[in-house]
Amino acid sequence: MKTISSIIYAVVLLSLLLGYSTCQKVADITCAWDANSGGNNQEWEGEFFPNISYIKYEGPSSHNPLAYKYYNAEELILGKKMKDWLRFSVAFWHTFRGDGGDPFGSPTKSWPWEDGTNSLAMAAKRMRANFEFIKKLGVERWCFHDRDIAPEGSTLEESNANLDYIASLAKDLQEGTNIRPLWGTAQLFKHPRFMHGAATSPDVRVYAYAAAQVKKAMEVTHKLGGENYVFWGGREGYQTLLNTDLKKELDHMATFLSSAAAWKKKLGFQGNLLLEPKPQEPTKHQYDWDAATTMGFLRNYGLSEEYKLNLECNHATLSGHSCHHELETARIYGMLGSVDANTGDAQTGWDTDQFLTDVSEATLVMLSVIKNGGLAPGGFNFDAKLRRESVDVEDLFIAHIGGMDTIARGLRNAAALLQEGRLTKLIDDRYSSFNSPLGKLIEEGSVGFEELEKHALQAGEPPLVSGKQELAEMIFYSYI
Ligand code: XUL
Ligand code: CO
Repeated sequence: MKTISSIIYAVVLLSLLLGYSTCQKVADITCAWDANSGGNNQEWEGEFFPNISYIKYEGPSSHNPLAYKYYNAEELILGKKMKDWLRFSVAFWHTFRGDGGDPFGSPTKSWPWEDGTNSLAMAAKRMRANFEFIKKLGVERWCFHDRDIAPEGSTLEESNANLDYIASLAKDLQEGTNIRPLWGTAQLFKHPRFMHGAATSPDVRVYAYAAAQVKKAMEVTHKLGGENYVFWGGREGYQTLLNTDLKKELDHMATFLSSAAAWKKKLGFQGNLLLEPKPQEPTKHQYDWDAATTMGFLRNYGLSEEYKLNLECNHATLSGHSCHHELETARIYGMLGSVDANTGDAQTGWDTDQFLTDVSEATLVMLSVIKNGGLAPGGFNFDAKLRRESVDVEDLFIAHIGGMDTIARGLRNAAALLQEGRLTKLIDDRYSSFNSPLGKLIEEGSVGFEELEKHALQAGEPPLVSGKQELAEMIFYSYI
């Protein structure tokens, strides 16, 4: 039975490839390509977004929802183009696989190009739509999971063949453009086989399967010229410690990540490997809880040189931190790799993945990014989705434009704040006592408790010095 289905699959794939070869390029939008019975590509020879033209910068006074008011790609801020500070990326999974469904309700979105299947033809159609969307938005990056862009087959070989096919199409569509993946990743959380985890599954067969999937996803990311590869361990955690060997799972996760780093070298992939912290959801406890926990884990297992972090703002708030806190924690240790730009809802306790619209939050985020000298080869990936109730195609554009303008405003504000220097001075003044001879000796590590006791006995009670929090807030908000 398995052999028959493999033969049928091989025949279908061969006919697809023959069909492909009659077209000059899959990327040629006029090429009437119909991959298989599940899809109907004929009607999509033209544009996917015919009513939307290339999004332009019109400045802050514009009321056009389909124009940038603050993001001006080529404008220089602190000597660098806005597009190079921001390196925006479209998340394929939310933008082209998000259907508005939630645990209580059916999908709400019916994009005109969707035919209700998860066929290879449909996957190809979505990929074309993705490139038209990216071009019209005027960005140069996209992010994907292996299984968002190509359907899972009935065997790993079939899944790999599907992925290769779609990756070739994406490569063709990228040709002649500057568009490349900001990062790729493997979806190791949706399929039932990963219900106990992938690298931390108690089943060695699942561990091996996950390794094979990551190996392939890394190859595809490399082939497409991706700049980073991300690991988000959605199922790498536990539901209860009563059935969990915590030490074994952490050891396995480290071994898995070490093998991925070895594979990266063998592959010749130059990009960064990034871990994406999140405290929980879907697990009760995810091992990469937050930036500090994840950096501690990497250090414990000697992996700090091989990995950096991909920090997501909504994950930061779920772990009880601000996005700014997470970025600063990673930045000060040289571990800030990339950002999943989104935000949560102050009244909601889960990962709502909303587009960032809070200019204060964006300004704080950009303070860290500027201090970091930018994010490259990382960037800002919109791991954000439309609300269930937003069902117009133009909402996809409006959401991204709103998010990009918010972060662009954050960049402008943070640059002005840092250039003017009042906040920097306030912080420097606060620590100025450490510029004294005693402070210098402490920072050099050349005085111990005995000398310090002697000093304290002589100097007496230290005076109370104001922290100036209200002044700091007054300065910060005068830039918003
Ligand atoms: C889930 C999440 C993922 C990762 C990639 O909360 O953020 O989409 O960014 O797997
Ligand atoms: Co994310």
